[in-house]
Amino acid sequence: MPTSEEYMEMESTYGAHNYHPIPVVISKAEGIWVWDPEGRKYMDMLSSYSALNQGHRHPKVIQATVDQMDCVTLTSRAFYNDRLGPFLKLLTEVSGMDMALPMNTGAEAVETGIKLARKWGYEVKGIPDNQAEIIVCEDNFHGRTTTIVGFSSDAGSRDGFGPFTPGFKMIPYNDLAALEAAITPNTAAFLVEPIQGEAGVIVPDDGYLKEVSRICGENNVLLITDEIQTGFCRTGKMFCFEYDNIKPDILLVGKALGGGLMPVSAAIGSKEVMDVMKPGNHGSTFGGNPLACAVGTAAIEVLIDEKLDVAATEMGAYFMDQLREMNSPKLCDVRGKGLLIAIQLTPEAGPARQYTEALKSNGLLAKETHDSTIRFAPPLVITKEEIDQAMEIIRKVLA
Ligand code: IF1
Repeated sequence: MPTSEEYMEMESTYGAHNYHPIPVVISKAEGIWVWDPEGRKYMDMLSSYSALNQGHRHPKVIQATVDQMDCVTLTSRAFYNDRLGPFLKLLTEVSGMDMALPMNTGAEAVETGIKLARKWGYEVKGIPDNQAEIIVCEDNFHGRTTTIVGFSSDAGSRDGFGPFTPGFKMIPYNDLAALEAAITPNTAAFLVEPIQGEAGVIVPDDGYLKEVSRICGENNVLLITDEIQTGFCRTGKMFCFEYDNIKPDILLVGKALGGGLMPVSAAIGSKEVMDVMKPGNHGSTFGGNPLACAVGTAAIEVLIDEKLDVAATEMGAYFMDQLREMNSPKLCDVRGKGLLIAIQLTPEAGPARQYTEALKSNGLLAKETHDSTIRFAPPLVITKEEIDQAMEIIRKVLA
């Protein structure tokens, strides 16, 4: 069997270099743990960027997958299948919305949200043809399609991929006055992350989303919340918008909806918005396939059955307390909500990458974001004892 070194070399030789991975090869996983081909064990504190909220290979998700594979896996939307209806019903029930449109990746859900908002803008709000505007935030991360990277403020994501789709306007995050000022009669929607993940787990002021919702409502502008990363109990609620007692007009979900198994995403919304889509307007070969629906259903059931919202709240509070109590001179901030947590290193501490590599060598996998932030987002099934174990490693590496 090839060694880790050989697998890494193979990826580097035959794969495009669009990533700079932590040098570890994962060949087996269970719950919060992963192993490399040499049998070394690591705690997964990234959870594939919150796509593994239920943990690796959750038995109920695996069982649902196996059972579904014995029936039917793919039908296309040319026909009905017996898993899509129940899945959509569950998805709308847990989100408190009316209808959903299933896709695969997060970026596709975002594209779907954009298309819904524009068509609603023309057909319901009465915006003149091709004039619809969508307001987005600085330092956003919504995916990698050419339209989406066109409204990114991150040069690495955007530069070299133009020309870009027009119709987007950028404002600072967590800035209500900027939102009010940016809205025009042609504004169809405001697209926002309840917590900015890739930007470094940026938590807005308390009540930000509530005020955003009010402003959007008063101006007949759709509020689109991208909960692809914050959704499905990651921040301590099924969806992060629940903290503000609001309901978005369009909710974008993905990642953990796939139960750590496969890409499953959706745009969920009110009937008024969803009804703009007519046969032929939008779709996807794999979107809503019965295997994905079985996985998505099991993924949600696990979150509910195991009360992973409560777990994320409790374990997140404990973890953040422990990180703060460390009082490390290398840290200037510990922030987050639930189990979406980041630590901010001081300029003197040096680049975050050296710490994530050291954490890996000590058996803990986490990823830096930008130069000086490290994100900790373990599967929500993590226990207090395991957090203690993680803290031992973190203390050692930051010492
Ligand atoms: C990668 C980041 C996280 C997302 C939000 C949409 C998408 C994402 C809020 C698109 C995806 C990913 C993509 C992944 C790394 C990861 C990430 F660092 F790139 F920014 F989580 F913070 N909206 N986030 O976070 O979903 O199409 O990828 O399914 O390697 O690019 P996708």
